Amino acid sequence: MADNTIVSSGSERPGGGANRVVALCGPYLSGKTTLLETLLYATGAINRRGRPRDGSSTGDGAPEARKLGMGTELNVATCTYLGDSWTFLDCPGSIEFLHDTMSALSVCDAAVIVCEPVPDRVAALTPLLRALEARHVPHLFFVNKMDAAHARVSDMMAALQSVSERKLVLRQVPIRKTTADGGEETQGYVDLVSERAYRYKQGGASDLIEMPAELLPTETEARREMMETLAEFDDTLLEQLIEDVAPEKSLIYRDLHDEFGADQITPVLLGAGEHEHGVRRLLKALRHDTPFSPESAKRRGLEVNGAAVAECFKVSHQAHAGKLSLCRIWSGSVAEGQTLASTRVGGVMRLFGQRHDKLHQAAAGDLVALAKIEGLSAGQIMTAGGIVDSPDRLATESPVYGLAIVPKNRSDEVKLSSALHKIIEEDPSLSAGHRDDTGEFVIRGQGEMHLRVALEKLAGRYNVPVDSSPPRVAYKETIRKGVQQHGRYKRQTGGHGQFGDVKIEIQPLGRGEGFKFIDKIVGGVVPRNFIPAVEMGVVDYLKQGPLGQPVVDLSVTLFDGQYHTVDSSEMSFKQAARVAMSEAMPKCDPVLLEPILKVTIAAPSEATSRIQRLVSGRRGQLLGFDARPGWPGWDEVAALMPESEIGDLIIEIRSATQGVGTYHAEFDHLQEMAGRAAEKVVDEGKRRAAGAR
Ligand SMILES: Nc1nc2c(ncn2[C@@H]2O[C@H](COP(=O)(O)OP(=O)(O)OP(=O)(O)O)[C@@H](O)[C@H]2O)c(=O)[nH]1
Ligand SMILES: [Mg+2]
Repeated sequence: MADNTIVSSGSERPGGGANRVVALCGPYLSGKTTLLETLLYATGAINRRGRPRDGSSTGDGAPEARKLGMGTELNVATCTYLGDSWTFLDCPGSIEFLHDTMSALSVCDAAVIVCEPVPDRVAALTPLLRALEARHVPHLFFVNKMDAAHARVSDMMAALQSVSERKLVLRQVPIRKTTADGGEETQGYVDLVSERAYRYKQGGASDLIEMPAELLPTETEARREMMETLAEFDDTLLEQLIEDVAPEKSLIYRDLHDEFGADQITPVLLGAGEHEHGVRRLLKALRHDTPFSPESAKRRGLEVNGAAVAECFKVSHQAHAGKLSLCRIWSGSVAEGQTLASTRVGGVMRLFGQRHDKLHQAAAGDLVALAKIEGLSAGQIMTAGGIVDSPDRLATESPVYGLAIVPKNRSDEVKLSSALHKIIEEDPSLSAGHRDDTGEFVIRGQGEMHLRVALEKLAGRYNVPVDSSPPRVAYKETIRKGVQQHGRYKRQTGGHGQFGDVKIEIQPLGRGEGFKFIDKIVGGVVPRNFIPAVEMGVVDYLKQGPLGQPVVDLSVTLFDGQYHTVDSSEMSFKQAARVAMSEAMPKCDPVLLEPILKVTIAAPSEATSRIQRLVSGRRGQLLGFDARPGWPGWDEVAALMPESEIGDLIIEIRSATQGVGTYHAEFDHLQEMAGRAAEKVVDEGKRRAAGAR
């Protein structure tokens, strides 16, 4: 006997079985790609189950994902189940690739949060839950790997509830047996609505079995809890419970459907994707409860009136197909050759892992790739009238990790910039640019792995291998006392010579005041037209002071000088200024300045004290901590930290917070630096300067 039948609650089915989109999301390695494979197998879309870890699965087909053995980008696959069409978006779990997950959440009708049955690890779910709740995306938990579960389901439920703002509704209780080695094995489940018991079967639907008598008290209690939660949003059910009337199953199914669709409750299902356990049950719950695209469009505040509306949530650049805009069609239809926003749609494709199947047309509800629409990028909506930003277009995550990169082959500079443009268009949580203060080209992103994948793409897909190194810190230097200095530049080489002569006074300025050039020449002792050249000479010198760093916070006053009617030129005054500066500056008691950043670290409260120790251990000055707004159970720690200490800060924050902690930093001020650390910086600066000469 197959899985239990579900009473239909008459949910709206526009166009009869229009495509629905479900995101499979959840923490790193929770089993999403394996679950996708099993879903595709269970629906008959593939006839053999592959495994992500041996490179045979539908998802994780990207070369970087195969190489690194993890999800590095979205996997998309469409299949049909009991006459309905489904597109699954398998999201990468690593927090470093969260941007792709967020894009998937923009266009899905519902999300399945795949998590492991380990109560201690639920903190890892918080970033995802906050995003789902903020957008009111209907979501359910699929507690995966039940085959290897040690924790009790009640403990897992309590842990999940502690991180979820929505009320959880357990839909099943497990049937567990003690194994010969003293462990526990999950053999099946009891469905709490139908009150039927099932035994899991590998390779097919579960078998209906007798309800184990010993499970009855647990089942009754769990069912009562489920109904009490549902009754919080349904007065009819509440009255029946109060009057001790046994509610009709159809009423319970309807409440589950309506309350899930309205994002009032979060159902919890159990299973093991790798063993096909609970997977058909999951499909049936989705089939019954997932809203159709018109409801999702309404939730998002999108106006749909039957004319074509395509929302791009991700861009993908392919070697042969060129630019693909992955779009959800919210309304109307889109066909190859059709003109939308004054652009011809170059092709319509349905994605299945790495495969692209050409379609003539896509209809409302579908999720397809549209080819060669240059002007359309992620977070934009295209209609006949034009392209506009989505109402809830994603903000780009601020970077937490950077690397300075140089193409291995110097002549690849142009290729590098066009390849980076494409990679960043695919993943806007990456950025890259030239840093004026250090002269380096820096790529920034969400962590080591994120950048490693970007560099793999550069080398593998675009044939631009690069060398990378930690970015340099933008040290500066200043002076602690002033001097007056005479500088003369005089050359007599054949023809006419060169002559420039200046007297300058150098004075320290307050921190942050920068550089001031003051002209106090009277009586034309230095002719007007040569004064800008003096300033140029000074500015030129300041690019690298006696400690090897750019000089800031000082004034230079030109107060006297001499010239020669024939031999003086702009060039000779510029040189005279340089001579004066190089002689004067070492006498001005130069001192190194290091950039101090204001850092705000967000982390679950239980990690706050570890974060504080981490900050202190990295020469940070704690400014205090507070509750993180909108994130119950989280704190924000504010601190001032030297830039040199935060290059790899994210790695430690993550290891102290199950990977979910994050930070934001901005420049605050420059601070004098002395001692051994300063000497090291000065030596390095000098070595670099010698190398550059
Ligand atoms: N015991 C057990 N292990 C599983 C199950 N499903 C997946 N795994 C294992 O979990 C590991 C991760 O599986 P994936 O499917 O790649 O996980 P993922 O969530 O897609 O990983 P990322 O995309 O990198 O976050 C693999 O070693 C799987 O074999 C399951 O039901 N039971
Ligand atoms: Mg995966």
